[in-house]
Amino acid sequence: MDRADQATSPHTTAYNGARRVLTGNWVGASTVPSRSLYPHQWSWDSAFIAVGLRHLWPVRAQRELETLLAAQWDDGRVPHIVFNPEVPLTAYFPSPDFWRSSTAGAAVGAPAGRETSGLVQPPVHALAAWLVHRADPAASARRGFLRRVYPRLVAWQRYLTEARDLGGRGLASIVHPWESGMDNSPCWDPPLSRIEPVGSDTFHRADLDHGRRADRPTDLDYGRYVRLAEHYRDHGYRDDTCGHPFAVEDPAVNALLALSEHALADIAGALGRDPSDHLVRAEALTTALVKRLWHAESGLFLSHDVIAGEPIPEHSAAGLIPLVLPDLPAETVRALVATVTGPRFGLGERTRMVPSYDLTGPCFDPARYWRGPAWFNVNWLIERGLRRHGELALANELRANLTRLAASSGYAEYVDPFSGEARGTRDFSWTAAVTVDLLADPPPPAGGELPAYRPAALVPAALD
Ligand code: 2M8
Repeated sequence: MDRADQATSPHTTAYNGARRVLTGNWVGASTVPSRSLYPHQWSWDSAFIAVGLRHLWPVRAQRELETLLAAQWDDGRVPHIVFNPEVPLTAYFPSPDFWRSSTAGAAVGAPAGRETSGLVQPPVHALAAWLVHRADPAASARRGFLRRVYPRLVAWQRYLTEARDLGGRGLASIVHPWESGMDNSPCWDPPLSRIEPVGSDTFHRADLDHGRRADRPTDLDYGRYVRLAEHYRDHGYRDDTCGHPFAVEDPAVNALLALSEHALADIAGALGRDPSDHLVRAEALTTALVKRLWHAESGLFLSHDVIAGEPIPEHSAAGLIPLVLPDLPAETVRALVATVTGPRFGLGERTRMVPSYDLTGPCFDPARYWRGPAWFNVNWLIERGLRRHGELALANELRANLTRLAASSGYAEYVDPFSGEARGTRDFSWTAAVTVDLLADPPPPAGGELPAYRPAALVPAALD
């Protein structure tokens, strides 16, 4: 493809549109997920955002992660939101005066100088840091990027594997649906049903000022989210003594934890350190995941309710995410590929991107938050997993659909998995970021599905 073709190709349009979103959502030292709905820094959003930024401005990508990690607590947790003090309290709920991290979390090492939430999100950060480094190793070395982030990433992973092994089964637990990143997934309905909601008249939902009610969680769910967050806060965000009323081992969180141990091994190697401890941990996590959460009958991984002591019988895209792991048993990979293309997720048949929840499940809703729509970060992970395990035709088809729908939906937060129609907010940062990543990093040709694409000519000079 020559330069003239590139100038008008859908790829170029998608790439430039994504770059425009990332430029517009950069706020000086990090990127907001959305200027309207999410006006602060979110943890796993920043990891995906950095993966896209690395192709455009490698140093900005490093800063995205460094800004987040600067808000890390002394116990190792990386908070799920880092609040921008210049944004009015009314812009997002729950706001800093709800979390009160600097006072309520002081005993477990919340930073004094900035306000954050007390929860966490899935650990994609070590993977992101490694990919960011690889995009420009010279800039990374010049700024000592890996050397500075490595100890923080290790402490973050240790927080999850130690303080959060609430079930004592070698897996990390989430203690709030927001920690999964898939907030409103039907997987949380059974454990949430035990939580007494606070009254909906006791808080104001800022999300409804920006989002359609039908696309967002219900007030009842919000009442339960608030109750759980208050409980954690009022117990000083202490995992050892707070008696978590909600504790779930989620397959996506644990797969990303294992994948990030692999990334830490790569980082350790690049720093001239011994990577073997990380490889041992990655293997142990993968083994525990397969042993504890694999559900052969369903053909995917299920979440485990630690308090009830039983699997949660809902099939969500979280159960497919372990595909990203390099050392899954071959029969597990085969079963996951059959599930993703089968009636529950329909990829290549009924759906254009993998839905967040089982098409045949009782709670499926193609519009409502994490209960059916397709999300771009989840599909980026699944694309990587399919490619890793040699499913190139499927991966290429998903990649092409993802980048096309990102642009046609206006970089929507999520889309209807059948039609690709936009849902949630628009100009959403991780949608733009994973689009840039997939377009900037073309796969080796497999069956000629994707034309070669070289966006380097469009990439502006690195910031420094
Ligand atoms: C959504 O979660 C926040 C709470 O953290 C919310 O609904 O207000 C989720 O989609 C989550 O995965 C994401 O990180 C966050 C910001 O994009 O929004």
